[in-house]
Amino acid sequence: MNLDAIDRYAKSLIKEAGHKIRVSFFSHIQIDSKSNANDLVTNIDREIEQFFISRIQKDFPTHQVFGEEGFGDVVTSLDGVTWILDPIDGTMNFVHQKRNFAISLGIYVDGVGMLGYIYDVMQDDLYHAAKGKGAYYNDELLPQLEAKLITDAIIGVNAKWVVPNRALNHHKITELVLECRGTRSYGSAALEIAYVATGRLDAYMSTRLSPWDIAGGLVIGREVGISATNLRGEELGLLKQETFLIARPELHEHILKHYIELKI
Ligand code: 2AM
Ligand code: CA
Repeated sequence: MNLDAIDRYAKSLIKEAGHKIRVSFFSHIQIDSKSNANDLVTNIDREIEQFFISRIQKDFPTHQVFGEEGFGDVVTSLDGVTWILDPIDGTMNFVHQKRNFAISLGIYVDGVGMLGYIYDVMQDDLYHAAKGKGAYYNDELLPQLEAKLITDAIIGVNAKWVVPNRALNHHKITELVLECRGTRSYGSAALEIAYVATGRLDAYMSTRLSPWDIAGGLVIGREVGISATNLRGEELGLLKQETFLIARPELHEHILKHYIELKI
């Protein structure tokens, strides 16, 4: 298998899709909700996923492909080559802000992440990696991440976890927020993972992420020595929803041990 050729193909597909999304702002965007009133999806999410899937199925008929909007294969095993796609990660930002959303794509071979991409569509910034070849922010090679103390760290957290919630002991998250240097919340899991990989954030967590939110970012993060598990400290699967913590080495263990008390 020629992974270099697949890499070039994937990058050009992502850029073409990004262009389609930017152009979509000149047309009417149909907004619907999914699991709840705040879980948004648009015709553009669906059209972009269909664009990727039809191209991949035509040019790589033996590969599996699945994405958030459900137009791809029903994947029950990661044997062979699997493309895992979120056509728009951060749909709420896409709808409300027209920025701060990304295309997220991971390409896995027999369950191993080989190629990863996070494309910040409005900034035209591509975060990408190939396993064993380093991670890049556009053409810039990203350095290995070093450990950092919690008191020097900026943490990506959602404000909804510092109030009573069903997933986490919010008193512990309050301690984390008070202890760290600062907090940020961008509303796109893929971009937040890219920010941890580039050192702009030192950790990011979520109580509910799907494979397409993290598949690309994990390949990128692993190239810079990132630690990523679910909130129980277990290895992440890519066939179901998971809780999620990604951080610099050592800081990851520190956060898990001192600030995470799961109720689910
Ligand atoms: P999405 O925009 O592709 O749905 C928002 O904090 C982040 O969490 C986004 O990256 C969003 O991805 C992701 N997310 C994943 N599953 C979600 C869910 N069920 N409800 C809300 N956000 C979800
Ligand atoms: Ca999405």
